[in-house]
Amino acid sequence: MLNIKDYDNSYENKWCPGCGNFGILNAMKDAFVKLGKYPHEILIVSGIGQAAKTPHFMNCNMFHSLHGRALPIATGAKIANHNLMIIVSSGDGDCYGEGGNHFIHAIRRNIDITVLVHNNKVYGLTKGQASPTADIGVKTKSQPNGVISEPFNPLHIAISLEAGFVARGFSGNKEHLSILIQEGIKHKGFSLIDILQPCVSFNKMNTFNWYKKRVYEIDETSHDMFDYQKAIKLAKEWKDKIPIGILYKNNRASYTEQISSIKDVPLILQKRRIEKEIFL
Ligand SMILES: Cc1ncc(C[n+]2csc(CCOP(=O)(O)OP(=O)(O)O)c2C)c(N)n1
Ligand code: SF4
Repeated sequence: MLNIKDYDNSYENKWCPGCGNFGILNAMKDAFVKLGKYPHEILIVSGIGQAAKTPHFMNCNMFHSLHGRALPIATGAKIANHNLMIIVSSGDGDCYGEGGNHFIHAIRRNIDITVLVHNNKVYGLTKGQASPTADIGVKTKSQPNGVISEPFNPLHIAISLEAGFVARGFSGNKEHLSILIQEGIKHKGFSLIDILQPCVSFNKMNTFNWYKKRVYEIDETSHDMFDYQKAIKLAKEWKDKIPIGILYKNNRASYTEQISSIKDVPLILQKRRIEKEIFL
């Protein structure tokens, strides 16, 4: 029977002890077991950064691409084989900064992939410069006098673009995060899970305790996930209380479902039809 150890490999892990990435890695494995997905059925695509190393530490198919380019690679893979379960593992810099344009267009097209953004509000791999989600006033190595630009609010932007599934998780709450990942994977269409992830080495403000005091689980019995306005309101909540859970959902048709030539039989299983005339 499928077991959490089936996703382990022997690759040496160099993340700092206590890094929030470990909680995300464990929640991913837990979610895959609970969904009954075998390693060969999974593809994890990543860009560059600490978060992007996640698939190195997991036994499944992986594609480690360029900085900010995980989404176009994942899009291509999904179009070639829509039976593959595709997860993108990205950092806030990688997905919302370098890959910001791809983020917008993958949502617009509603590619059926699950995007896990390890949001530590810094560039971890390059030693702590401010990322697009860094708050105003935060002092970093690259902003010694404090950040002056408005932070990028990924949830607000994704909901505004009518992303199919928009959620926020916390790497310190593995059980809850595993459920969000399972729900995101089950959703047919673009799923964003922005995950609050403490970087113990370079973000001395947004620590585990800082989040523990603030995060609260959205009450699913009273929150209508299909209510756009309520979702936007929740997405803007960020101070003494920070909501985690599914903020927004809709049932738009996904990209591959709308292409009649591939929606039933994946492209990789189709006979190649190269018309000679094209080359004449
Ligand atoms: C095109 C390009 N620009 C810049 C870099 C340098 N670089 C490598 S990792 C990184 C930041 C990654 O930060 P983030 O995506 O937030 O991930 P984290 O390391 O925090 O998980 C940068 C700027 C690069 N490798 N390629
Ligand atoms: S630098 Fe930060 S994000 Fe990178 S491994 Fe260390 S704690 Fe994690």
